[in-house]
Amino acid sequence: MAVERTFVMIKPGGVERGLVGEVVRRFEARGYTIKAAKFLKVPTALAKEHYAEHKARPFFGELIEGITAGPVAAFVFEGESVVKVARTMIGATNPVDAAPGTIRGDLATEMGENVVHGSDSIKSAKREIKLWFGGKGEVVK
Ligand code: D4T
Repeated sequence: MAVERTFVMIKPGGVERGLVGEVVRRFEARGYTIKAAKFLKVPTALAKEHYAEHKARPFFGELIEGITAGPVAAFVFEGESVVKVARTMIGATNPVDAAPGTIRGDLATEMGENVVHGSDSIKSAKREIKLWFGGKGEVVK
């Protein structure tokens, strides 16, 4: 158990639907605190770097198009075991499989419109915090 930091991003579809407040509310209500935040239209190069692990996948083009389609709201949240808990709160990648009570399970039905991204491991959190917010990507306090 440790106080960690993770990267959470409300994707363009979630921003367009006005769900930024709802997502942030859930994290704050759970007990996590905002350590960094920004609102931006994602440059294609940043999108490709963020999703580099998927670059050989057939859905890569759509993924990049989706994430650059409009502004995103990006956050660093901090708190106890936040990397794992955030993934649990977000729910399964395909919203059809996401449990009720999770963000995707309550707010989404389509893979390409799954509202939110959260780092999938401590290692990813460190990489993503560094990529989106600079610094050394410190995740464990
Ligand atoms: P992100 O990264 O968007 O938070 O989603 P996940 O962490 O839950 O899932 P992921 O990295 O495996 O997938 C990234 C992104 O690609 C889309 N996707 C994924 C897709 O369109 N088809 C697929 O088969 C997979 C695996 C959805 C999320």
